[in-house]
Amino acid sequence: MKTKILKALMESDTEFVSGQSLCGMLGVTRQAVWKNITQLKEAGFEIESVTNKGYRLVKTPDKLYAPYIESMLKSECVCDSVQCFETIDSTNIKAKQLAEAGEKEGSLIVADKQTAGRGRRGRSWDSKSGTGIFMSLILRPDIPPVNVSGITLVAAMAIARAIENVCVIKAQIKWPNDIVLGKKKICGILTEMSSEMNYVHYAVVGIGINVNNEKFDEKIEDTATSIYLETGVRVDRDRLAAEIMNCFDVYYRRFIESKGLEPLVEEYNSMLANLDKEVKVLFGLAEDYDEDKAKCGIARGIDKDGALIVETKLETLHVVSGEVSVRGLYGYV
Ligand code: BTX
Repeated sequence: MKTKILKALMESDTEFVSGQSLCGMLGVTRQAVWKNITQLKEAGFEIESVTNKGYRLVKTPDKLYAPYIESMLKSECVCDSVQCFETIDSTNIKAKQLAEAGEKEGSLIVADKQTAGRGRRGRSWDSKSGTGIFMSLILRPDIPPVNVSGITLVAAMAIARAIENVCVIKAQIKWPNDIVLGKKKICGILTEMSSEMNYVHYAVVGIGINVNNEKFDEKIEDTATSIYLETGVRVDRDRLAAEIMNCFDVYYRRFIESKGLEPLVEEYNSMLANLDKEVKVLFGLAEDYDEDKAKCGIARGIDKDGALIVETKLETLHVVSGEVSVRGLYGYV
């Protein structure tokens, strides 16, 4: 009910919404509306209530709140329900537990803080409270398991587009799973799945975004940044989370309908930070790669399977994610 109340209050913008119209819309008593408004106030929403006029939303709190995120999801969005946690080990772990227990496609797990946020290959993801968005969406795609890695690219497009829509700044994708502003990383994506040979039980797409961080730990400060540090503007994290889901819905539907990335390749490449740049392909772990085997070339975008096309002097490589890391020749991007 809180989701619907917030939606109605936001739609009416600065106008009051009468208690009566809320009762009619929700099919509940005035007392039930009042009780939910009180709970929203307790959650930090500033709601003005005036006799004979009704309710008006004045200010939203700086906290991740499930009904608020839900109220901004478009109808029929693939993400259709949200659970928020103040502290969790990892939203990916939680999403996988829920998926194992039968949770439906479209459930989004969001946390303000992770105590064991994870990146690829067991790396950690810095997940301090009050600054970022850490969220994982449960999906049950009807696609072959080999195509699931494409969901990371779909999510990257959605994040870049949503940041542009909400923060009016152009973020770019660093293939395959990072979003960058300038030359630094603001977001990482970790897609995991449970499958049989030919059947995907579920996939979980985990997204960590640095939104309002003012600083970073020494070990990542050279490569990490936040939207706030790049723009000087604090962002409503719930709004950005909802917009990412709304954008994800558009790209994901096209991906599922065509059972692949083909219809998205052109737009993906237009968002690619590496496009037509010199890159170094590192085989093995980025921290522990074999310099003799590294190959340099020009990145020419992704192919229809999501592999990065790299033209070296001798050959054209189709670099598959998971096997390699790609760095700019002179830095991280
Ligand atoms: P990755 O393996 O590509 O990147 C991890 C590396 O990024 C780390 O080793 C570190 O160098 C750097 N790093 C760590 N934290 C940050 C940060 N906050 N900002 C910038 N750079 C950082 C990327 O893995 C995938 C990360 C996914 C995180 C989400 S959060 C929600 C979900 N739950 C979960 O446990 N993981 C995902």
